[in-house]
Amino acid sequence: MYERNVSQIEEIVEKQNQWRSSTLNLIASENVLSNRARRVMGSDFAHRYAEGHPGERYYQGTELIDEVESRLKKHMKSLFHCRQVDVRPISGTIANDAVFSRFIRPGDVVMVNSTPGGGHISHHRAGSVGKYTTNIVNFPLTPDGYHIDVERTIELIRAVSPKVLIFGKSLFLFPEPVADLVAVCRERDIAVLYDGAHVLGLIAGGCFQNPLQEGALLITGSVHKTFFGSQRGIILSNAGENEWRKIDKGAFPGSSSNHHLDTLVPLSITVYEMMEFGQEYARQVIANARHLGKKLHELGIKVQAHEFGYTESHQLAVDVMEFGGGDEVARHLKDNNIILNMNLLPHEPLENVANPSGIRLGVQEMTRFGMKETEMDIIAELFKKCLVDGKYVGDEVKELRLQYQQVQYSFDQSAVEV
Ligand code: DSN
Repeated sequence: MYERNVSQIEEIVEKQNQWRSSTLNLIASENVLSNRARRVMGSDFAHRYAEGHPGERYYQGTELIDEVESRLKKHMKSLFHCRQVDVRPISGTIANDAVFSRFIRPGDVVMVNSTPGGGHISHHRAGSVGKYTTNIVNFPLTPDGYHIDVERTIELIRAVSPKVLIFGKSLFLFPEPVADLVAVCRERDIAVLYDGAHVLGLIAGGCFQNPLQEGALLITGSVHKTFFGSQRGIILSNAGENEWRKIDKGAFPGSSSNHHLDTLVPLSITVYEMMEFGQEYARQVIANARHLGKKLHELGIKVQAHEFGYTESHQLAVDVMEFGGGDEVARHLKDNNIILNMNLLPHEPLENVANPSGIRLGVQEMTRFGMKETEMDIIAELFKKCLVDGKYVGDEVKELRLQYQQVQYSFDQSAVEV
């Protein structure tokens, strides 16, 4: 079926570039690199190995790699105001696994967000946590389904004695009650971990909770969602030297050998962009998400958590059962050049996973292309026209998107060398 033909692969890449630059990309876990970050990919770094730490490698010829990695670590520590960082995990899930492998032993009870409650696959039985224990219990939620119920969680902690709590999730609208639960965790020597993959850029911009300041032992995350870098993972912590030594072995040799140096270099540019523009970007992302939620709600679309202002992050959750469910709606929107994903909503049974009631929207990528509240109004009208009025909006979507092609919150437009 597939002939051996190099130019066909090149054509596919070109088609992807064209297509996705003419669609509204609302997948909550994606973002784009600036041109300057992108331009340093595909260098000689892409061919090399660098196991271990800068200055303590198992290979020769890594001096310049060491320089990039050391700078990146220094700047990440200062951006997140923390003492420890590991930039080597090659994805958020690998960062999770690197940490979980160090903290979870067979039989340990681990408390996580359920899948319908937004929990990430790596927190569950089929994912990373399930490799180490099967005793996984879910945080009790408040009736709205988008917040952890603190009182019931304290009761549950007393009843089941977890070893580890994993905050953070993939459907992530509101901050987690880290500050409310650290005291009870300290009393019982429970490790408090926080998966900040989705909200890392918002934390960096100072516009979301800072879990380390609230008392979490560490944050894991990916650096390519609201943190608009190359596809990699990260571990951040304020652990002391002894505890950090234990965590440090998780990424290497625990879960990977080399750490994909081609994506290391652009990240070391992204961190400068975050330091310079992170706060402005994070503010606009959250303002856009809340504005879009309000407008969709006014147009009769069932945006969740409206009693809480819809969201405090980059995401929105929408119940689309009346339009055929999450799977059908996500496919239909894709045919109209709007790209997002179906999502289980809280309190929905896991069996609904193939056609859940909801969809998840994230505005972080379109914000990076410069969209603001005015464009959110247009996007809400396009949703209504497509879903409620049953009209084709693909051409209008394309026309809108083609006006927003320049990556903002970057040094791309800078007249001077930065
Ligand atoms: N599954 C991704 C998400 O979309 O949230 C994270 O790995």
